[in-house]
Amino acid sequence: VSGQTVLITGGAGFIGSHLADALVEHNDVIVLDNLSTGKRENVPDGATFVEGDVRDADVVADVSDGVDLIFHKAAVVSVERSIDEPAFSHEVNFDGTLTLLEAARRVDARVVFASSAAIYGDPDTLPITESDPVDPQSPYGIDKCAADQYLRAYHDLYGLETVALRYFNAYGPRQTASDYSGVISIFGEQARAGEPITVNGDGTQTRDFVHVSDVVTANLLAATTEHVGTAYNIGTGGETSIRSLAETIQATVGTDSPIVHGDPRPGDIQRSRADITTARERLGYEPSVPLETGLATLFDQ
Ligand code: UD2
Repeated sequence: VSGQTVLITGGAGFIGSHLADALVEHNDVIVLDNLSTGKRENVPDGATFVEGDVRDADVVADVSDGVDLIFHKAAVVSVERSIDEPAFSHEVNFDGTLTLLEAARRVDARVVFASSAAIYGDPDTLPITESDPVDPQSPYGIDKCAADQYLRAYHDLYGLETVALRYFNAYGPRQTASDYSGVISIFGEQARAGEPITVNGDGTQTRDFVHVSDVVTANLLAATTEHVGTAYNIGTGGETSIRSLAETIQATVGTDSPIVHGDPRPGDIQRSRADITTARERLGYEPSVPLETGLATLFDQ
């Protein structure tokens, strides 16, 4: 991707800011972020930063003016938070996406959207392919599912170039540790502080953890692919239990933190693993960071 005017919503956040880093040298990059979880210092020099909210149609229309390509990454990313605050998460994750799609339609910009494996719920079979039934279990999953299908509809109805990337569990630098952030950043923070590593339930639940650099690569491929109007699983094809993740992080950090088990999380998905054949064949996507390497880079002392 080069020589384009690119809007990144959520561009001060975890995935969006890494994407901004990758694009800023050869493109005009505009970052829209309300800094609710994103950080101003994540936005690279050379990008235009606009503090604003994807729920604000006027701001979204303003920043979309003259844009060729939109990466829509602004979201309430926590499944748990969506269960605590369903109406708020719906406004951001669903209404915000529809507002963005309307702006994209006016300027005819391609949209690459952060969809999610959460739309599949608890699948009957693994690995999960894009044509498997959707069965979201949380407000988060329901909104991502509806938004993902709106992208396809905007392609089919209005000819907009849209691509939905169904991320599995992304991790890496700049994923902040708060109650509502991803498990790897939470476990890492606990391990480094010498506090108990808190596994929800028995820890047999699994996830397909994908490094943010591979997620960025997938976004760049989606920006130029001819195969639009569709969705792609973005994971690694691997599966790691939360208990073994806790043990690996404990060993990598070299901490005395014990691993403790609490109640299972309501709405938690039991198993998740991506079939990435479609992304491989149609996007040329190939994950390159094994989990052990990604964790070692993050946590090795
Ligand atoms: C993650 C993403 C979500 C979505 C989805 C796709 C985050 C915060 N969420 O949801 O946006 O894209 O993946 O698959 O990035 N856990 C513990 N202890 C803790 C925290 C979590 O055991 O202190 C468990 C949790 O119960 C779950 C697993 O770790 O079984 C992963 O939880 P998560 O919140 O990191 O991610 P998930 O899969 O709900």
